[in-house]
Amino acid sequence: MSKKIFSGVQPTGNLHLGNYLGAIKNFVDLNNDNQNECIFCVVDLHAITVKQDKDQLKNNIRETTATFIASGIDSSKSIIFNQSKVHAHAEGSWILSCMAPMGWLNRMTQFKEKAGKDKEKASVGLYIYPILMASDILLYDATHVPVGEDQKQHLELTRDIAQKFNKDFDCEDFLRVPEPLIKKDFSRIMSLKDGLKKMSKSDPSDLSRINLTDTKDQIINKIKKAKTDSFPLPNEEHKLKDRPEAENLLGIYSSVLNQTLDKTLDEFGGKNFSDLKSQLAEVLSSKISPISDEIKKLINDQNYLDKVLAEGANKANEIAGKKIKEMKKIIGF
Ligand code: AQP
Repeated sequence: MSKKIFSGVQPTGNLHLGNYLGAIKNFVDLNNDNQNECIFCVVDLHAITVKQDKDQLKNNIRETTATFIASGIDSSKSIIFNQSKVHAHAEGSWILSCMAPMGWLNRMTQFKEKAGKDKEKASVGLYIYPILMASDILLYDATHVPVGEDQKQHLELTRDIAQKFNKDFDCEDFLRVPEPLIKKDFSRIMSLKDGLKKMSKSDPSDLSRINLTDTKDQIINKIKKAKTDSFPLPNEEHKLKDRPEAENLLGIYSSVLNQTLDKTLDEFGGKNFSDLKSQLAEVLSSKISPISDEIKKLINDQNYLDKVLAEGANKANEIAGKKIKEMKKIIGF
């Protein structure tokens, strides 16, 4: 069955292995299936929900675009654009904000995590972030949304908002209710410094993540320093309970090689972390280094990246512009 795919990545710098294994790798597979129509968005409106440096933001928009292309997304097959170039996203977000109850937003755990203890100081944008995400997806009639496990709750909210809009305005099926595409295994990559914390761009420790621009030496060094426990590796999955660091490193190894956790456990059961670490550093650098080299090459070709984004924005504007026009007519404008 052909799928309409929409997903986005924030241009907030430090794109990492979690973004790659949880989302971008999936984008590439979907892009390679000729039956799919794919739209990949550099979600710069989402990025400004927390303070950004303006020059850095500009660079990060290009770097995220370069990462999409370097990872294998073909801009002649898939639409690649940045969100702020398509007005309908913000307009749709306002309309949907006016029908989404606050109670639904109050349940969003990511806001609670990101706002932390000082939630009075968090921006209103950060609070309504999931509504902008709903607008992004619904404007394109996306059937499937590939995301990491951390975005599952936001996607459920998108589905609820679509259903409420259709019901409130008696326009059955106008907003398409999308399906999440979340990988069954290894959909949440954890920090190299703490197996209970998500690998994240904003972690102050660079040693907590493998950046997609890291060199081979940096990858080897980070894996060498990754947190472990003091037991040999197990040979059965249930023995990974309460061993988050072992589970994470074995999961990363399996995901990069596209193999099952069982196969990885067969390979390393009874061995020490040092055996796993040296093999993992090897497979990671052979996977990440070519992407990293390509990002660095593309980053120097700003005209090319800007052209990809401009062409993508034209195509996206055509689709989203039409949908927002219909949406406004439905609500009585
Ligand atoms: N650790 C992760 N494991 C699996 N998937 C992940 N994603 C992010 N972190 C992990 C997925 O990557 C896609 C793009 O994410 P994003 O840049 O839009 O936002 P994010 O989830 O806020 O990314 P970070 O790295 O966690 O940033 P900060 O530090 O700002 O919180 C999404 O599909 C996401 O699921």
